[in-house]
Amino acid sequence: MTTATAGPTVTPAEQAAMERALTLAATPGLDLGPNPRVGCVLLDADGATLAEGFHRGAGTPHAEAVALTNARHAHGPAALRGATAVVTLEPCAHTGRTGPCAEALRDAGVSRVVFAQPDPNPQAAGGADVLRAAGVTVVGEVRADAARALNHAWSAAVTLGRPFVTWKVATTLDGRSAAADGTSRWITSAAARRDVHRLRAEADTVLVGTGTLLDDDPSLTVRDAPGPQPLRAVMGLREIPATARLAGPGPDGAAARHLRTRDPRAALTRLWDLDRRHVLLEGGATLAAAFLRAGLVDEIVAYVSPTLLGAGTAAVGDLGITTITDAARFDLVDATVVDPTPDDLATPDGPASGLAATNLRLTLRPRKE
Ligand code: AOF
Ligand code: ZN
Repeated sequence: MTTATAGPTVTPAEQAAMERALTLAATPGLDLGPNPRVGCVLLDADGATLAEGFHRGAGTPHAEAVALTNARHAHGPAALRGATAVVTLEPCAHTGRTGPCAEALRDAGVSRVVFAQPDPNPQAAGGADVLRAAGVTVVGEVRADAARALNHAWSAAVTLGRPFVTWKVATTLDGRSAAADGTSRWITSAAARRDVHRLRAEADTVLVGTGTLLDDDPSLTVRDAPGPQPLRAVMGLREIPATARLAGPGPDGAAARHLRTRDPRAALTRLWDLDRRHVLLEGGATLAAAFLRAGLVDEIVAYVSPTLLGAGTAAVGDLGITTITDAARFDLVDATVVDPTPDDLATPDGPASGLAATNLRLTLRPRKE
């Protein structure tokens, strides 16, 4: 979808370059650490591509720096005089792990910068002003929504100063996550559970409470996705038994981290200090309730199975709500039918028949009053 926000101020070549920069930014399998996805394309005065670049993760050069280096190698430094930089994030103005991109672009002789998302990171913002002060023409907010979508968790996290929190919940139609006898294995379908691996791969941290660890003994690994494994974290005051799956090394050799606190805010501060920006809460009901009560759930992804239990464990613990006007309310941003594959349908009936069911995935955000 092309947006009207591009307006008449950008050329067709710049619009095409922005699409390319967005694609570069979305390169799968990157180990970004606490940094955003960023892509950059450099154009000459005729709109021809000089070079491209994208950011590979914290500690490596920014997208603009990569593109500048590539352009110098391919065409020599003089080719950058009067060039246009098209970049998915406002060029940074700060010296962090690397130098300020706004100054690098200016010093290279770039005369025009087209960017998508203004930098929400207060430490790095201000590059557009630096460039304008140097006489560079700057056009911002071109495909800004697409760039924001690419970094939605990161953008919220740097604005909030804490990791973005997604609560993943798998429930029956009556909002239960386990039967009365504690069994919970086949509530959602095989396809829904594969989708959870994709969710985990998008987050940089998967967090459970010690209760879920003791009840379910989860491994919290990611299957079939490129890129780094998320940090596996356990929160709560109870000890992790040495026999628990999370006590052993994960697929990347790293052990799970035990956050010895029951305070969600303290846990998020610890995770922020560990360079974490997107936490996937995976259980259980008590942990979810603690985060919800603290107003620290930014997004819910609910997998709903067409099943009734009528009794059993509620998917979320007590929120302290006793009257309807106090209900926690959310806006639905996406509803997707998760269908079984032919392989799933070939699964024999029996206790696991729910594996082949059609489930629903709901994505919700807290309603802002
Ligand atoms: C990136 N990659 O391509 C651009 C970024 O710690 P540093 O020095 O890597 O700086 C990270 C910040 O720089 C980041 O939060 C963002 O605000 C800004 N721009 N960052 O990681 C890039 N252009
Ligand atoms: Zn930069």
